[in-house]
Amino acid sequence: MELVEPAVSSLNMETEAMRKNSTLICVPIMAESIDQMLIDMHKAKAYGADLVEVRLDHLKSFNPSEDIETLIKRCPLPNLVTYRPKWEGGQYDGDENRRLNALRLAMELGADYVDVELQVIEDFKSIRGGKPAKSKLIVSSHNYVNTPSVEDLGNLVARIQAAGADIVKIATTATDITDVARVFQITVHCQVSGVPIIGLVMGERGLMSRILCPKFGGYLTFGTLEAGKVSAPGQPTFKDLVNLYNFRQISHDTKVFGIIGKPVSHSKSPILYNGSFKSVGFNGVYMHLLVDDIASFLQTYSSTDFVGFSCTIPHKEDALKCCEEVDPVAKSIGAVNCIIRSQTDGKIFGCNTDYVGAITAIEDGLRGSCHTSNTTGSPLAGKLFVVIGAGGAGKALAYGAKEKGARVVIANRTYDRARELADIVGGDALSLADLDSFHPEDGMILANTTSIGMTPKVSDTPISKQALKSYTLVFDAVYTPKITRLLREAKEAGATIVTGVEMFIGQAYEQFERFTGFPAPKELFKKIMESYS
Ligand code: NAP
Ligand code: DHK
Repeated sequence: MELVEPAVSSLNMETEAMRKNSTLICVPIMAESIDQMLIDMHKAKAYGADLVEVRLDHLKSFNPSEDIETLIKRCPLPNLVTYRPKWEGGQYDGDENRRLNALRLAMELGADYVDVELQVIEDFKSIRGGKPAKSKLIVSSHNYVNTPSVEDLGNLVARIQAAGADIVKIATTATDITDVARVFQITVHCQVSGVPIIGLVMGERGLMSRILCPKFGGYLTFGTLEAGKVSAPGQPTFKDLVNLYNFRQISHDTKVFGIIGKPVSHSKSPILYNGSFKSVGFNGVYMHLLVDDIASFLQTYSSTDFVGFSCTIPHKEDALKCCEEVDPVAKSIGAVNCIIRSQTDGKIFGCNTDYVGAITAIEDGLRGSCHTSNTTGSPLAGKLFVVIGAGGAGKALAYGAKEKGARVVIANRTYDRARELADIVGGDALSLADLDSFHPEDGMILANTTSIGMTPKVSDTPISKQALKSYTLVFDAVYTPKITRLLREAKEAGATIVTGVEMFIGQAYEQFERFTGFPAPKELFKKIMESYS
């Protein structure tokens, strides 16, 4: 089958000069046939991959003596040959001698790298004999349960080195995001000692290890051809590594930012900030951070390299308690959605940008509608402002509406929290269950600050369409999707709607400026969100 070299994409038009690190991006090739493997290799090359990992264990059937030579000789990139057994997380469950002999053959046929599991390295070496080979030997260890202590990781590195590895490979599993710090520590130690290491942490909580490995001296990271088609849990796509995280520009002094939340993968903040960092030439990277305990996260990643974090569900209230200094408005709201670590004394400052983002968007919505007179003050003054929710965003909206002279009512699933917040802002409270029948007047304003209707539960809504007729403007803090069922039905009921995207853009202005010291590129923010909404 003659393969036509695809047109070289812009992805690999970059020159070495544009790269600020030597960490390689390896694309795992997991096709079930030789022909498809060759097609995928060429796709990886067109993307700009540095090398491919040929996962022989994914082939449905193959003849080692013929097919390994074909794969190696016709591979358009440097290749790493792996034949992962089931007992180490792969697909192969055949004869072990056959497997090791296939790897021996790959080495003799000139594979650039061959990956052999530490557990069988002595068997492999006795099959290989002492024949010289150009291949670099990667000796690997995979832990699909947890991430050992630094001491145990250090001992593992030593065992792998003693086994004759040219490159050490350790893949562990994060049960908490703080596990990644131990692999960073080992990676730095190996780099300082001149020992090439691939140190990666599997699972969503290990994403940081795959993006930041250039910062700590990792030898390579894996990037997939397609989202979700991974050879190990948590692998990002090649395109996200290069285009979203600006991987080639990450260096040891790159500053680290992220969105702290649980869940967090829905957040569009990485898209917004990484694109904007790049536009102003700021040396920072921003990523999703699946955090279980925000205090332990901040204590673990306490270096001044870990500069700034946005906070979302369910950490905004706990975030405030972690800050050594809190903006007075955030203190009044009782929630922090932006954390900054001082580059001089490492102290943590917290503020709340949600309320400005939301209230400004709602005021603009009212001014743009026919439901308000052209007063010089806020169009919110005197309006009955119903906030659904009493969490971080709910507190911000309640505080902001009160500041603008509105009469605030809090409706919440947990009534006590509604009552507590209503008392703080001098308003009234009701249970969410009573919201449908709440209709003291017309022309009210409704603001949803719960996660009801957020992807993936897009058919959910906090209030009936019939009840929406009492509202002149409806805002939804949820921004994935942009038009929630609530907003769709509110518009059908004749209300002006304001989306969470407008709040999201507005709340990011101040964060960007605090993260970078640069003015927020507001038009770019809008353009980025247009293409993702
Ligand atoms: P949070 O602090 O965890 O508060 C969540 C609130 O939602 C609580 O009042 C909770 O009620 C309520 N809630 C959650 N699930 C519910 C359910 N199934 N039924 C009824 N009520 C429910 O979260 P947050 O940080 O305020 O964020 C809330 C939402 O706003 C999220 O979707 C977030 O993405 C969005 N948000 C968007 C922006 C933006 O820029 N567009 C900014 C901030 C927040 P209980 O008190 O009864 O638990
Ligand atoms: C959502 C929020 O709740 C904001 O307060 C954060 C985050 C950003 C998000 O990225 O989804 O600042």
